[in-house]
Amino acid sequence: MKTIHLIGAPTDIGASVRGAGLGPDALRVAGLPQALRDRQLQVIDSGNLAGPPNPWEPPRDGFRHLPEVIAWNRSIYTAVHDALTAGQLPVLLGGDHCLAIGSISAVARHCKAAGKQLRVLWFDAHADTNTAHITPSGNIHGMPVACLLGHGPEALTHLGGEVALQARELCQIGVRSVDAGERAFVKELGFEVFDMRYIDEFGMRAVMELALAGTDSNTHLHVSFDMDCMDPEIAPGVGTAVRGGPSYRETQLCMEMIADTGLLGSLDLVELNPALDVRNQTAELAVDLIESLFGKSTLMRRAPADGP
Ligand code: Z70
Ligand code: MN
Ligand code: MN
Ligand code: MN
Repeated sequence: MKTIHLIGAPTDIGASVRGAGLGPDALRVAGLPQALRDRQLQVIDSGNLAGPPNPWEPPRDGFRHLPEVIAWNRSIYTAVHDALTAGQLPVLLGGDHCLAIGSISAVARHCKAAGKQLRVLWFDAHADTNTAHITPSGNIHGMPVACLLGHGPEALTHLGGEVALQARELCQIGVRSVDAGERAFVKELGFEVFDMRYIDEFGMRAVMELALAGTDSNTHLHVSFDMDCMDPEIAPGVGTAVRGGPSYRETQLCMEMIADTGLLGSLDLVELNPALDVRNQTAELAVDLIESLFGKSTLMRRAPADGP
């Protein structure tokens, strides 16, 4: 197993409420580095990146805090790319979800150079596919998917020199809150979305089998995990809770099925908001999930090919 490199990005620069900037340290307080070391994994925690403070200004030309969002994403791009180049598995500890622009741009660049196929699994209650023209808020954490697919300001769409993703490389899981203009744009872009209706009808196992279909030993799996994906009854520590999300067991199954592939190459853990949490339980939940993602399982785990 590769060395895991924890990269903290303590900012809520793209969010609608303050507090996600406290996420990296809440994850450390919940024991993330030690939990991974207890699994015999090598862990480097290089602490938190620095960046501009949150000026808490209204949107300008459809964006809130665009210069600051660009600055944060540039430093994340560099840190994540350096980790990948060193053969490590970068884990971005957010911070809000606008930071996935930097991390996934770095992952995409690395995969192109290494001749690897990229698959991004985006766990979220939201589609995060707004642009400056259709956003109801101007908050850039609602725009990273659009930027990664080439729709946004050049400074965010070309962090790695070219557009990061093709629609076929991206798949969303858990979506249940999409704005009106955003909905049309998601359909136009054409990436795969397993929304809550789909999960309810077909079950999480079927969803994950489809989400992982077509991957092989040359695939780099990137998981971009927005904590608001989960049902707020178990994950209250998020800025924009939406009821009706996946349960603890459903989400654990996702993590376990990803772990079984052995293809995980990088991770974003974002939108944890300790200022809204209850006794750090959402951070502790995140640690549980990350342990499963890195292979923790019960005695009953079967080989993936085994039937019931
Ligand atoms: C809304 C917007 C969003 C996360 C909220 C919300 C977007 N669609 N994303 N929380 N992670 O303002 O664009
Ligand atoms: Mn998100
Ligand atoms: Mn590289
Ligand atoms: Mn979200």
